[in-house]
Amino acid sequence: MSTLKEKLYKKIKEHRPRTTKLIKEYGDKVIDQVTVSQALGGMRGIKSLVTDISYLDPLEGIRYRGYTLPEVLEKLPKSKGAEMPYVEGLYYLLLTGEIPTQEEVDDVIIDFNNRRTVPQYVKNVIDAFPSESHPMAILSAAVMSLERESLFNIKYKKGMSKMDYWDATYEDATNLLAKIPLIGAYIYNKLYHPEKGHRFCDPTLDLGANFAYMMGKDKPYDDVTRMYFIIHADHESGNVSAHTGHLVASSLSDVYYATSAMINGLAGPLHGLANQEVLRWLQGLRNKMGGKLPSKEELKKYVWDTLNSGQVIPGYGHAVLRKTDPRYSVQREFCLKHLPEDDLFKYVDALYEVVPDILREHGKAKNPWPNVDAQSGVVQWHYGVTQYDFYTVLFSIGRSFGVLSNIIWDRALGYSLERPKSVTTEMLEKMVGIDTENLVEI
Ligand code: HAX
Repeated sequence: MSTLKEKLYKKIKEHRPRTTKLIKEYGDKVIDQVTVSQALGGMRGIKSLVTDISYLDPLEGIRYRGYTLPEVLEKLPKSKGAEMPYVEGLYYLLLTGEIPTQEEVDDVIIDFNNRRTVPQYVKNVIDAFPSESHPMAILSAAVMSLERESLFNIKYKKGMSKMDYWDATYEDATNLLAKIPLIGAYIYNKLYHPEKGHRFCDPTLDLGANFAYMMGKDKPYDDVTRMYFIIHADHESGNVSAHTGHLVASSLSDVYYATSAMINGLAGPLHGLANQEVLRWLQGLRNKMGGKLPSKEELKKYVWDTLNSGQVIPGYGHAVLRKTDPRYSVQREFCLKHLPEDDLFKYVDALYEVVPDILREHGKAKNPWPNVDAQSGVVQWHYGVTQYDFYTVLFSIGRSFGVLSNIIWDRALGYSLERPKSVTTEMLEKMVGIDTENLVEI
């Protein structure tokens, strides 16, 4: 057993009695109530999911295992000369709650490197897609095609004990996490640089550096990759991608089905695709301005025109956050250090000066502040990844680390099949005492 897996098993055995006690002795205790607007409004804020891997405070932002993002970036081990930590170290932290030593990260890096091969049939699936296909559709199908590799399925058919579900899930999850960056880079090269051909991985490099190498990018793109995957990894369990992964896995579908579904959820413009939308919107502004930096008045007009045409301002607002997203701030710091003179970065910074006030005046969005997606495309664009359709693939690779860590723990703690209850509109009306005879049409 690898040291990570051993440590994880120890943590699982320690944790199991806590969950058992809560269910057995406190199962009937009320922890929340549901209002009509929550039932009709996407279940906002209902406390009905449990995870120890991350927690999202509306004012402070995300913490992974109790650590803020700046703490995670500071404390996790880094390779010599690198500014951002190993992604493999993040996996260790998410699974065990402990900051690994350099030696412990080295073990995970070796384990990941041993699992890195992408079978030819996956490449054939990717190659079979027409080049106009969206890279998220290709990624989802590529992950799905790997499903035949699931150890969980093989063992389940042979009659695996519930207590061992986590083990086979850990193997599947780690296999998929080692392969998914390679799949992403393969999709990128196939769609946007077919003339260069496919790059094979470099076994001497960690996940972040190898991804940069396979994308054909020089330093500091290795650090951009590490930062990107780490900050996108998890955002507690209720967001569409994390929740979809958890929901699908709750039926004991294997991690390939669950991750493909998670990717499909992330592909919506209100969620992960917002990073692509931000770039599309910024390019629209830049074209309008003929490349020059807009004045404050011109910026305000562009924002109001977007709102008045019934569209949302991409990269702003959040279902839970009520403050500037720390994932935005981490990337802003990186931009200030590495690309302060970048045109698009200046646009993003100038927008920060005007959008929150406009959204407040507009009066709809509960959170007028920027989220992660307002900054992330700009960093990629600067380092030559200008094909913004691809940005959500990068998000998906990062998000897989959180979703899969959660699924391993779901299986370890025996979390149930998810099955909330629905009611009809008529039942709701009766519950609140509406007289449906006298409604006026609108
Ligand atoms: N621009 C204009 N209107 C906005 C807005 C924005 N950025 N954010 C919210 N609103 C509007 C909503 O559309 C809603 O309008 P209606 O009452 O007409 O339906 C109203 O304000 C109330 O919404 P809310 O309660 O503040 O926000 P929600 O929880 O419903 O939605 C969203 C959260 C992130 C979907 C929303 O803020 C939005 O559409 N933002 C723009 C898209 C975006 O950046 N998405 C990425 C979010 C981060 C993420 O998940 N990344 O993956």
